[in-house]
Parts: sequence; structure tokens; C-alpha cells
Amino acid sequence: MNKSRRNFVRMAGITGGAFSVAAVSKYTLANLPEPVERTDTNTQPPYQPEDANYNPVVTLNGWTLPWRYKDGVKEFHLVAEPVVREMAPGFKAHLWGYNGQSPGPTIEVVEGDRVRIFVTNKLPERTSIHWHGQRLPNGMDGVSGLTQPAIEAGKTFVYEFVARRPGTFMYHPHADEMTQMAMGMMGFWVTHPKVPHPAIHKVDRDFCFLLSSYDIEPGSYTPKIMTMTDFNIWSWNSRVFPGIDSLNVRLNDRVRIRIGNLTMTNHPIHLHGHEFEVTGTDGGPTPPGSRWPEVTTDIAVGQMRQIEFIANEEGDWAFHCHKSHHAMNAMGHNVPTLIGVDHRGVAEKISDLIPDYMVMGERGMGDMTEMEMPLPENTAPMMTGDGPFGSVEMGGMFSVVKVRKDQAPGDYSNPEWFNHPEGTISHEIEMDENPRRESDAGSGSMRLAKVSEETIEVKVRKPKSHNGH
Ligand SMILES: [Cu+2]
Repeated sequence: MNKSRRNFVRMAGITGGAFSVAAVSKYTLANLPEPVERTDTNTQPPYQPEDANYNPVVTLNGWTLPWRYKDGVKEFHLVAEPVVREMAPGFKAHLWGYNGQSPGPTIEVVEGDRVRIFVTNKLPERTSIHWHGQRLPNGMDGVSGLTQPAIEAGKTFVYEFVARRPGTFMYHPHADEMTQMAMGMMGFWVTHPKVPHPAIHKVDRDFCFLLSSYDIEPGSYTPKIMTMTDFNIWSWNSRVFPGIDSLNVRLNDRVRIRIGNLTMTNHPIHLHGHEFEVTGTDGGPTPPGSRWPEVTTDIAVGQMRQIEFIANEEGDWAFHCHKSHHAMNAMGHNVPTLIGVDHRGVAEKISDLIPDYMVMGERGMGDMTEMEMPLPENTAPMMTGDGPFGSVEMGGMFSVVKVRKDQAPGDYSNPEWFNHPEGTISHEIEMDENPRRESDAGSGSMRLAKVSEETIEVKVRKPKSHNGH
């Protein structure tokens, strides 16, 4: 151990073997790695230091935090601070995050690495960081009050441990957690295996993102932190469709996507056009014999799911949360279901009762995307996003996996919309006005024993309105 390392160890309160998190003194502050900040919301290319022998991850609409090597230790510097996150074009949220963004940058290391993370608190209240899923000394677990004193505003603490097992982890505060997570404080952590692992495939593309949710009234900027279930913004890495970048891959790539859920509800994540396997959780890689094909996997609160598939169908494949209200953006709506209701003449009367009421929904909600509806300042349309064939009528947790044969290896840039081979697009057909069925009823169908005289028709109209999604 050289002199500066010894000094650091003494000043930081870290002594051989007996680890506990501790405040950093003024003297050692001068020796900290300079914090790297980034406010750009574009997906950054993979961070691959020259000596890295792994395939780095790509964080959707995010980035990986550079480190500094010091005496064989990978040193990182996280700064907890208020940030402005553009969630979609025209919609900015005032959140809390790390190093200029919510979520914070991804931390990417290799199994066996000794990692030292400085955490500077620039929030107006105290915080801590819990390293979700990691094997580490108890005093590094980041639970304020239980395993360490909280990091008071203005203070810097240091965490140090060995990344003992390969896998996918998350980080988030464990101090005033409800507020701080509702404000967007979270990040991803990936530990690559040091040597080939029997349950961890080599992949060509490796993406990661966190599921987060917010309650932001249209026209306002700051999430309501007391909300328990009625969130209205469902995001991937604090972005909502059409603000979420597509996942661009080369035909026949083996693709891994790591998804962590730090919202307050579960999300069935669904991929079109391919089957995937869940190859890992935050507990580690799943045993290969336990895997089966899926097209949707539910990710519960506080869970990570790692999915893998061979991208062997070209096209623009939708990839989204299957809770349809999570693939929508906010709308200050108290709108009952109006499908089938004739509003003629009543719109004005309803407007007296519900001031913001608009005549809509009579033929479904799809019209919304084409109406020139006045939006309050600073929000995203409920259903939006222009595709090559018109509006996609989506929002929230929705993106596209773009599979292309001419996407170069390692190229993550966004290709043009898919150029469909001739004759492979669903299209309108010409037909008679009153098409006749081939036969009145299938000859093999069974007859009812007794046919009611009266036809009962049930008209369903939901009596209650709802807020948010
Ligand atoms: Cu969802």
C-alpha cells in the first residue's frame, strides 16, 4: 500500500478488512475523482475502456459513468442533486437524480473488481445509497439509520466493496425513500463475469433501463411525492414515448435487455415478433434448464428481469408494457366511457358540469391523436407518436426494437423505418357493400336447446370516472 492510499484509507475511515461507510474529510475531498455530469437525453454509445474484455451495456436514453483507476480500485463519484429531465420533446420534469440526470448513470464493472464510490449530497435533505442485490459488507448496504448515518446535505460519503458476483443490480436511496424514489433517484449497475460463465451467454447487444413512474399534473413540473398508486407518467429511464429511443440491432444478433422495476406496481413487458427467455434476475443468472420461451414477462416491484432472444425477424417490432394504461401519457381527464353514446346536443350541458370536457371518445379514443386538442403547457399528449403509417396512438412505456440486416455490428444508431418487402403489409381490400357469408351457420355448429324469444342486449357504460392511469 503506497502512502497516498494509506492516507486515503485513514481519512476515509476505511481500515483493512473492517469496512464501514464513512464521511470523507476535507483533506481527501481534494483527491476525489471529478464528478462527470451529463444532461443530454440521447442514448450514449457503449463505454468501453481499452482494457475492458466484455461487451458493454447500452443504457436507454442514458449513459455509463466513467471511472478512475487508483491503486487498483475503480473509483466513481456520484452526485445526488436536483435535475431537469426532458421526458419527451416539450415535456420537462423537475426531478432529483445523479450527475445531471434521472436515472443516474449506469455503473459497469467486472466480477472481482474493488469498487470505491464517492457520494456527494447536493439535495436539500439527507440521503444514502443502497446497492440493491449486491453481496457486500453490511456496513456498505446503504440503509440510513440501520447500517450507516444518513449523508446530510452538503456531505460526501464513500462506499467501498468488491463486486463479488456477476449480474444486474440497481441503486437507489434508503433514506426518505418514498420521496426520493418518487422524485427519480435510481440507477443501474452491471457486473460482467470475469471468466466465461456457464449460465451467462455472450451477446451482441446488451441494453438496460429502469421502469419508473411519476405523478405530474399536466401543466406542472414537479412530481407529487405522496401519490401511492395513482401515477400518470409511466417511463423507461424517465422518458416516455415518443421520447424513448428505439433499440437498434442487427439481424441475427443475440440481444439481452435488462429491465429493473422501481415503480410501485408490476409491469408485464411484451415484445412483438420474437420469443425470449428470462436469463437472469437480480438474484443472478437463471439455471439454463429452468428457462422457457415467453413473449411477455411480468416484472414485479423491486425486481430485475434480464431477457434474451435472437433477433431473427427483420422489422420494427413494438416493445412495451402490456398494461394499456401504462402505454399512455398523462391527461387531466375525468372522462367516462362514451363509446356508443350519442352526444348530439348534450355537449354544452356536460361542459357546464365538467369545465374541461371535450366531446370525444364516441368512436373510441383514437380520434384524440388527430384532434387539435389544446394541451396545457409542459405535458406530453396522451396518445401520440408518428409512425410511417400514421399515428401510433401510444405513450408511456413504449418503444420499438428495430431489426435490420444492414445494421453494422456495434452500430447503435437509429435506422429509417423498416422497408417492408412487397406484399407483406396488411392492407384494405375491395369488397361488396353487403358481403354474403358462405353459409348462414357453420354446418358443424351445435344448436341451442332452446332459443329465447327476446334478445338481451347489454349496454355497458362505466359509471365512474378515473384519474391518472
Ligand atoms: Cu406497466
